[in-house]
Amino acid sequence: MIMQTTKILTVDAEPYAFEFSPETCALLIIDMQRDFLEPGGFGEMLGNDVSQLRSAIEPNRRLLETWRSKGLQVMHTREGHRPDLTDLPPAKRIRGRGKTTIGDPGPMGRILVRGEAGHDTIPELYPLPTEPVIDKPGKGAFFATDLHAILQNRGIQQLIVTGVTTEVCVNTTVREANDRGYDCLVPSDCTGSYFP
Ligand code: C5J
Repeated sequence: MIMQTTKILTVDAEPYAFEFSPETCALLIIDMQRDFLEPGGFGEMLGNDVSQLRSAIEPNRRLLETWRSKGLQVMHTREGHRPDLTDLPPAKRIRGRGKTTIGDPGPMGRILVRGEAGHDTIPELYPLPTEPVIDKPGKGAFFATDLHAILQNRGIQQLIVTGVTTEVCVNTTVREANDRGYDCLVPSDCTGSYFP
């Protein structure tokens, strides 16, 4: 149930305050997946300390709880590939230059492959059945997905973008969103990076 209100809220932000109308502003949570936040997944395979991302969980949980309690719109994304890897560009497959790569078996199933345990959202932020989950093969959430259509169909004009990682999928998605006319806010405590 979408809250019926014309209220405009303001958040102190840089480079200027973010003014938004809650009913046309969706919370878009990027790639809070076990493969990025838990040991044994894609993040660790690339040589990263996955504990660096975990400080973003609790702020996301609180924001998600607030958004849900007001009946506002929430969407989640997951980065990953088809089990047959036909949507995995060869350059991405070898990018980490590690022994194991996307599609190889790991402790949470095949790395970054849809349907595997590691590909799924962490339990703390698990999507409700009513919240769209966008499965994306790339870094940006608009590339090769139906996210734009879903946002348009739901009348969304602004986005609060959170998740991981700050400088990769969050950054890419915000730029893609800006190019499509969405006004975005990134709450810094709700994002995380392997490179603080
Ligand atoms: C990366 C992401 N870093 N979700 N993905 O490969 O930022």
